[in-house]
Order: sequence, then structure tokens, then C-alpha cells
Amino acid sequence: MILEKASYGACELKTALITGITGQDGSYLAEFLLHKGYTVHGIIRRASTFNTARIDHILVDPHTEGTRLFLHYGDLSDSEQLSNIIYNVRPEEVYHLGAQSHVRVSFDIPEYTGSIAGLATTRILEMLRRSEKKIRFYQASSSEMFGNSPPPQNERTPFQPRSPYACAKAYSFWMTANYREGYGIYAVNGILFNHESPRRGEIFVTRKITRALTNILGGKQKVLYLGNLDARRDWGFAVEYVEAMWKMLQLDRAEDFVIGTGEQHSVKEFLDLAFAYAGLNYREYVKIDPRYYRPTEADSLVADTTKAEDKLDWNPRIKFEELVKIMVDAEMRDGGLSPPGEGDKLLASKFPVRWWNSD
Ligand code: NAP
Ligand code: F7E
Repeated sequence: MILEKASYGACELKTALITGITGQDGSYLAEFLLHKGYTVHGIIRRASTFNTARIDHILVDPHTEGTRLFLHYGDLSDSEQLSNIIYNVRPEEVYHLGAQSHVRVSFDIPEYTGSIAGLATTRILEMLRRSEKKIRFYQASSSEMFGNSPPPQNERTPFQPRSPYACAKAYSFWMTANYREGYGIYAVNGILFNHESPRRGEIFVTRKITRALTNILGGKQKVLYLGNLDARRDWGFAVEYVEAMWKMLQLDRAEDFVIGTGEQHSVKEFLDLAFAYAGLNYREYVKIDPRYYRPTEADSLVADTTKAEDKLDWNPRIKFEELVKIMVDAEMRDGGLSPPGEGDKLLASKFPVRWWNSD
């Protein structure tokens, strides 16, 4: 079913299908591919409330000439519908980004997470195997798969997953590698470390912090409850990570890549920097609530991206401190406050060609 379409004029190149187009990465990737001239199809699930907030600015009236963005109802649990969509769309590239992507929540709904973050990958790969058309496949693999493996982590680091989410993603990783080797499908794993943006889901820790900070400044919140402040992550800017996804599907030979910034910081550092940037001391507002602890945690993740630098010519322009400022500026603006503005200036200077719009 065609729901909406967008007009971008310009040359038509390839057709791409994105699962998870309404998510953080899916929304940026859709904009990036439209900018590159692609026709983009996305799968969205039916919900009783609108779930297209991140892509509303690229959706236009379905009757407009020059349509290059189409949405289709589907669910990653529904093989029949996935099959229909792939058969009808006949894409050159499939970006499989849809997932139950929250690690803490995966402990509450492990079976569902296994089906949607794990088995769904096989559902799609099976269709690609049966397809007469050669379709390239991107799997949204995750640094969470490394779990307990000591840092830095790269393409040769063994997986020691520490959550139902990570186990499901490790299953998807190996199915992708097996379909590549067994059936000659161009299928790649992008093993992406944490990447954030103003479009990040509100219950991931970075966004939870920037939102709380804005609410505190606006007098709407007094306390921010968090879990483990000592976990260490490699946080980058989502905009740059979707560019890497696309690069991975343009090579002569399908290979897996680790994507990250190579910098590691704790949750506490994120808190400290974000609050200080807005003129506050986080210690006056943050309390620990053990409900946000995980039964098992990936304590220390940081990427070794040597391979991506060499073979994809991919180097992140935004590192930790800059990311924090970009997110705080956007959040404060969204909350009707005047941001310090350093993040906005960074964006303008580092991205002279800005292919994404509203945040
Ligand atoms: P996200 O914001 O949580 O988006 C997830 C997307 O999947 C949403 O569009 C969601 O739809 C869709 N989805 C969830 N369950 C579905 C189902 N049963 N059927 C159809 N669609 C479903 O995630 P993200 O941050 O953009 O991440 C994109 C992908 O990369 C995910 O696979 C994630 O696991 C993986 N990943 C993310 C990171 C990161 O740091 N962001 C790092 C490594 C890997 P609704 O909008 O309707 O909920
Ligand atoms: O947690 C700690 C928490 O939920 C980061 C997903 O995109 O990246 C993401 O997974 C850290 C963890 O992201 C709270 O324990 C403390 O150590 O923002 P997060 P994540 O679990 O790293 C990977 C690469 C993915 O693939 C996933 O899809 O922050 N933390 N206090 C907290 N985390 C949350 N969410 N909420 C807290 O209150």
C-alpha cells in the first residue's frame, strides 16, 4: 500500500527499501538517500498514534508529481507482508534497520526481541535468496554484540553478548555472514557503536539526559533518575553513521565494518558535560534508581575503526564533546529555551553541505 510520497525532482538512481524508517537512523538514512537521488521505500507499522514524527518533514502529499518516497505498512514479524513488499518494490538495496532496539527493555521482553531483532533478519534474507534480482543487504549490527570482550573492539573481536538484544543481534550477524558465504548475496554487517542525535529515542541515556536538563532549566522537572553511571561507551553522531551504511553497500565486495569514533566516555562524563554546558551541576539533580540497572551490562566499549578508515574512507567529524553540545542546543531550542549555540556553530562549520533537515 502506498501511503505518502515526496517530491525531490532531480535524477532517479537506485531504489532502496528501509526497515525501521521511522526510527532515528531510518529517518536520517531516508533523507540521505533522497539527497543522493534514490527512490526510497520504507516499512512502517500500524499504530494507534502517529509514529512518523521523524519523517514528517519529508512526507508530502501523495498526489504530488515526482514522488520518490513511499511508505508501506508491515511488521517484522510478518513474513508474508515483508515478502510482498520486497517483491513489489524490487529494490537494489535493502537497509534492515528495524528492531526492538532498547537493551534494558530486551530483558523484559526477550522472546519478542529475539523475533524482531533476530529472526526477522532471516525472514528478509530468505526473500533475498529466492529473489531473481540481485539485492544488496545491510544488517544493522551492534557493538553490544562485543559485550564483555575487552576494548578496543574491531572486526576480529569475538562476541560475548550480555543481553537478549545483543544475543539476537549476534544471531542476525551470523545469518547475514552465512547468506553471504553460502548463497553469494551481497550482505554486510555494519557493527555500529552508539550513535546519537536530537532524533534519538527519549529513553536512551543521552536523550534522557538532554531532555531532563531542558525540563530542569524550564522548571518542569526537579530530579533525573538514572542507572549505571560508570558504563563506558563510544558515542558518535548518527548523521555520519548512516553515510557509512550507504558506503558499505557501494563496494565491489561485501565485507563487515566496525563504525565508531575511537573515543570512550562514561555516562557520568556525558552528564557532567551536558549539565555544565547549560550552566548546571548534575550532582544537584541526579539520583540513582536501580530499576535502570541491567542484569548484565557491557561495561566498556570503544571502536577500532582502522578498517573503515582504510576501505570506506570514513572518518567521523563529530566527537564526544561536540555531540553533547549539538544535542543540548537542539533540545533547548525544542523546549523553547535559548541554547548556548556552540553546537549549532559546529554543525554549520563541519557540514557545509547539510543534507538533513529539521531536528
Ligand atoms: P530506533 O530509533 O529504536 O528505531 C527502530 C525502528 O524499528 C523504528 O522505526 C521502529 O518502528 C522499527 N520497529 C521496531 N519494531 C518493529 C516491528 N516489529 N516491525 C516493524 N518495525 C519495527 O533505532 P535506531 O537507533 O534508529 O537504530 C537502528 C538500528 O540500528 C536498530 O536495528 C538498532 O538495533 C541498530 N543499532 C543502533 C545503534 C544506535 O546507537 N542507535 C547502534 C548499533 C545498532 P516504530 O517507530 O514504529 O517504533
Ligand atoms: O545506555 C547506561 C546504560 O540505553 C547506555 C542502543 O542504540 O547502543 C544503544 O544501547 C548506557 C548503558 O544505550 C540509564 O546502563 C545509565 O550502559 O543509551 P543506552 P545502549 O544500551 O548502549 C547500542 C550500540 C545499540 O545497538 C542499541 O540498539 O547508559 N544508563 N542510566 C542508562 N541507560 C538508559 N537507557 N537509561 C538510564 O536511565
